[in-house]
Amino acid sequence: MTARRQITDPVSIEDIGNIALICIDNPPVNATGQAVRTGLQQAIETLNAEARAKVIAIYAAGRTFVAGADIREFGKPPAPPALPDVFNVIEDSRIPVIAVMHGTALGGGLELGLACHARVGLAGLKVGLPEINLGLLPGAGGTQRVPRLAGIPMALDMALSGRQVGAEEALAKGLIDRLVNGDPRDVALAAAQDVLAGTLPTRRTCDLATPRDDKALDDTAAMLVKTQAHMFSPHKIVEAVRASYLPREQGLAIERQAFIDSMNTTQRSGMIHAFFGERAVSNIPEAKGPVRAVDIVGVIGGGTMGSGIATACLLAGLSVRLIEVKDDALARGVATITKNLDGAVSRGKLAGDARDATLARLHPSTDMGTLADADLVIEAVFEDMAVKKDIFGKLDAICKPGAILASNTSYLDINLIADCTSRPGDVLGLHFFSPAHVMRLLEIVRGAATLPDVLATGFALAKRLGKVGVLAQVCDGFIGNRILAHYSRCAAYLVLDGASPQQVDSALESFGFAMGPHKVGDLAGLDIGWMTRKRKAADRDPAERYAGDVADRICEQGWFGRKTGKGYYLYDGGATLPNPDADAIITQVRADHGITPRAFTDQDIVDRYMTAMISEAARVVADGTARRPLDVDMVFLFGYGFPRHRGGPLHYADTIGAQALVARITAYAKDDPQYWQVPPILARMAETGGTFADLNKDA
Ligand code: 3H9
Repeated sequence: MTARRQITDPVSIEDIGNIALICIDNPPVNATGQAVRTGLQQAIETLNAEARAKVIAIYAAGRTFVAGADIREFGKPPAPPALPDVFNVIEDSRIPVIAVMHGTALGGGLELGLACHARVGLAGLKVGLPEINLGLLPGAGGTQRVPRLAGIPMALDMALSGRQVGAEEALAKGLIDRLVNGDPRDVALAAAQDVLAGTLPTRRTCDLATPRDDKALDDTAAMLVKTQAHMFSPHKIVEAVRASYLPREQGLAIERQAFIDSMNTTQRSGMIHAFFGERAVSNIPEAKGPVRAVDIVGVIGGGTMGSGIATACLLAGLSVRLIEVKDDALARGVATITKNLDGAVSRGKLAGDARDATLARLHPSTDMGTLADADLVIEAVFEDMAVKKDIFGKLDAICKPGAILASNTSYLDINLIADCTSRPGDVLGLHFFSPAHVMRLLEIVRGAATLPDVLATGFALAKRLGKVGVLAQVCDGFIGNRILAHYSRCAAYLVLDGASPQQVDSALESFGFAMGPHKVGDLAGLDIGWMTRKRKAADRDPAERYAGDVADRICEQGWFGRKTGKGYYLYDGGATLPNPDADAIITQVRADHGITPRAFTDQDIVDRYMTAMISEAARVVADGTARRPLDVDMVFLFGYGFPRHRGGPLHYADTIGAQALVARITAYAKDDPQYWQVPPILARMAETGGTFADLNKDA
C-alpha cells in the first residue's frame, strides 16, 4: 500500500509499509531553495513524530540529485530554515535516513548526503564541493563531514579544487557506502529494505572523529599564502576543515561564520556573476531556434590559430578537413594538431586510447576542393582582406548549398567578406582565441545578412566545443579586441609618463590578472600590435597622443618578445628578466617627447587602466556591439584572463560606481582630453544612479 504526501511543492513523502521515501523534485537541478529546505525539515520531523516508518530514504527526481544550494538566493536576505540546521535535523533523526544519489551531488547536495546515515551512489554519480568557484566554501557541513569520512587531505583537495569526484573514487574514499545501477526510486526502496534487513549499516557522520593530519593543514595553509594571497575563501576553507577536529556544533559554528564572511565579499558577487553570465550569454533568442547539422568542418590555415581550431573540433568529435596552400605548411599544421592532442591526453582531456581515432578524423589536404562536403568552413588565414575575399569567392564556388562559411578574423569587416559570395546569409564571424583548443571564448559575429539559423548554429557549435559563445556585431575588433585596443594605449601612456613595464605588470597582476599587459604582449608577439598600428596609421585622429613609440622602436630592433628572446623582458632559459635595452628605449622616447617621468602608485596604475577598459566597454554596450554589459564581462573572463573574482570589467565598474568613474575620467582628462572622454552612457548613469547590472536586467 503506497501513498504520497506532498510536504511542500518540491518535497513529498511516499509511505511504503514501514519505509518512507522522500522525493525532492525541484527542476532543473534540485537546488535546495527555501521550499526544499522547509520540505525536508518538515518531512523528517513529521516522520519522527509519527514514529511509524523504520527507515527513511531520500532521493531526487529528474536528471540529477541535488546540485547544491540555490545560488539565486545568495546575496539576498536569508530565508529560514538554514541549510546546516536542516541537515542537523536529518543527522539527529532517530529513524535512520539514507541518501540515494545520482547525477551530480554538488555542494549542498553532497552535504545533504553526508548528513544522512548511509549513502548509495548510482553509476555515473559525481560528487564535489564546487563552492570555491563561487567565492565561497562549503557552508552546510561539508568542511566538517568530508574530513570525518574521507580524511583531511581529501577534504582539502575537494574544497580547494572544486573538482568533481567520480563514483568509484567516492566509494574508495568512503564518501559513499555503495555503488549500484538502477532508477533512483527503485534503488532507494531496495536500499531502505537492506537497512531493515541489517545489510546496509547506518551511522551518524558527526560521531566519527576526523583522523588528525596537522601537516596537511599547515602545508596547505602555507601554500595558499604563497599562491592565493589575494583570495578570501581558500584560506577560510583550511580554517574550517581544521575545525572538524572539534565537536559538531563548534565545528559547524566556525564553518558558518567563514561562510557568512565569504558571502559578504565582492569576490563572491563577482564569481556568482560569472556563473550566471556564462549561462546568460547564450540564453538569447539568437542562440535558439533551428540549427543546421554540422559533422564535417573545414579549417583553412594550419598556423597556430587554424591548428588550434582544428584541434578543438576534433576533440568535440567532429571530422575536420584541414587546408593549407603548400605541403610543408600542411605538414606543420598536422604536427601542431598532433602535439595539441598529445597535450590533451597528458592533461586528461582525451583518453590515451582515443587519440589515434581522434587523429583519424583529420583529413589534411592542399586541395580546397575537398571542402565540397563540409557543413561548416572556418577560414583562419592571416589578416588580409584581399586574401580573405579570394578565399571566400573560392569557397562560394566549392561548398555545397547550405554550408556555413565562417571567418576567424579578429577585426575585419564580415560584411565585406560576405559580399564576395553569392550567399551572404550563410556567412558569419567565428572569432576564436589562442590557443583555440584551450581558450573558452568564441565571439560569434553577426553580419548584416547572417541568417538566424546560421547564427544559432554558431552558438550550437560553441556549446559542442565546450566554449562560451558571445554574440558580437561587426566593428573593428568586435567586443574584445576593440576594448583591448583602447586600454592598451593606457598601459603605453603609463610607461611613457614614468611607470616601468614591470611596475605596470606587477600592479595588474596584484589586481588579479594572470599576466600584465607587457608580458602578454611579449607572449603573443609584439609584431602583431606593430602590424595593427601600421594598418591603422592612416586613420589615426591627429589629436590623438601616439602610444606606440616605445613598442615600435622595440620591434624595429627585431625584438618581438618571447619568440625572439627579447621584448619588454629578456627571456633567458626559463627566467623572465627586465630588459635594460628596452628600458633605454623608454628613456630615449621620453626624452624625445620632452616628458619628465613621474611616479605612479600601483593603485594609480590599476585605476587608470581599469577606467580606460571600462570606458570603451561602456561604449561597446551603448552602440550595441555587445548586447549587454554581462556579454562584455564574459568576453573578458573567458578570452582575456580577467580575474574571475572581479566578475568582468563592467561588474567591477559597478563596485566603483558611475559617479566615481566620471570623476576619475574628468580628472585624467586634464592631461589628455582626447583620450579621456566620459562615455555618455556613463554620464547618464552618474546622473540617475544607474548601474550596469540594471542594463543586464533590462536587456
Ligand atoms: C552551495 O551549495 C553552498 C552550500 O555549501 C552551503 C549553503 C548554506 N542554483 O549548468 P546548467 C541552473 S553553493 C540555482 O546549464 P548542466 C543554471 O543556472 C552551490 N540554479 O546545466 C541553469 O539555469 P538556466 C554549489 C542553478 O547540465 C540550469 O540550472 N553547487 C544551480 O550543464 C541548468 O544548469 C554548484 O556550484 C544552483 N545551484 O550542469 C553547482 N545550478 O537554464 C552549480 C544550476 O536558467 N551547477 N542552476 O540557465 C553546476 O555546476 C551545473 O549546473 C550542473 C549541471 C553540473 C549541476
